[in-house]
Amino acid sequence: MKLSVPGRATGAATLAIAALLTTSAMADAAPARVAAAPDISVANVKAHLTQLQSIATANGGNRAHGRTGYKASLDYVKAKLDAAGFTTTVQQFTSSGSTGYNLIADWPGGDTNQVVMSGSHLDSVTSGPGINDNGSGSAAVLEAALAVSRTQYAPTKHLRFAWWGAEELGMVGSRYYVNSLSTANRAKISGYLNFDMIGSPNPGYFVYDDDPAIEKTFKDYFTGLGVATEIETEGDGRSDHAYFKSAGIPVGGLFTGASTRKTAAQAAKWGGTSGQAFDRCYHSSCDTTANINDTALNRNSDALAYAVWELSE
Ligand code: DTR
Ligand code: ZN
Ligand code: ZN
Repeated sequence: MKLSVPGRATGAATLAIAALLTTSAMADAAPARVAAAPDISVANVKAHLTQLQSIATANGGNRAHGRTGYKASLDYVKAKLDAAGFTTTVQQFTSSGSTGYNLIADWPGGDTNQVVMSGSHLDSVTSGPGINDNGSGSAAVLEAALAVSRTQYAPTKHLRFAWWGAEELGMVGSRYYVNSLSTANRAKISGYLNFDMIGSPNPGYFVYDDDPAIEKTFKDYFTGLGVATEIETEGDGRSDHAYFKSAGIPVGGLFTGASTRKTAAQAAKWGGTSGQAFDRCYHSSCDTTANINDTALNRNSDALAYAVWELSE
């Protein structure tokens, strides 16, 4: 807003008038944002991935549903959240004859009639440690939750975070959770943000196109980075947002690609290797800590935090 003062006033008078006008102008300005999301340290996210890798290595090479590596992964995440002041709940269910577990973490405070939820599946396939699929999402959601605690963020809405079991068996854990909610409690979830594979080694930057407001929030973040995004097209019904969407809950999320090959046009805007899968180790034993693109993991972790702060304040 250009402040023009008619005539030539003295220096002090000019400043006083300018201050007065500035004050009145600020009075009409949009309310300042209460809080901006903190930067999420990709080193911290990768430290969680190192822990998940160690857990898989110590438990038969995977973190799959029904195997010891899955429960050990959940115990690791839960311990971090308990120490950070979250109210955690472990939800048990049975699938394919084995006990499965969801981990739900509520940040105390905020309007519990307006819940902003972020989630990722914590299980891997049996063939490998599942570091990109889906240690990447699980570690980013964990680090964003820990950032809420470190900053003692106190948003208007209530924050909830979740780590799902048995996604690889058909989104079993997240379906169990949604089905366990009463109609009233489903209505309290103002949005569910899903993060499944967000550090692919030959990454694309895909944004779910389900809820327009959530989609815009993520796209705004990447526009601010100067990073082009595409609409996520292969995932409808293929990850844990599916049952939330079926229940009428607004959903969104981020994805860096799986076995589909990157096109020449995509490589031109994102870098990486044309004609090669976004993740050549998808559902394979080579989905280890070496199977992560740090830039993609960093950008998506920060986009996650940005969306949580923007949608909850
Ligand atoms: N179903 C996920 C991987 C996956 C494949 N396409 C999409 C699209 C959006 C999210 C996830 C995915 C899995 O194997 O865990
Ligand atoms: Zn998978
Ligand atoms: Zn996955």
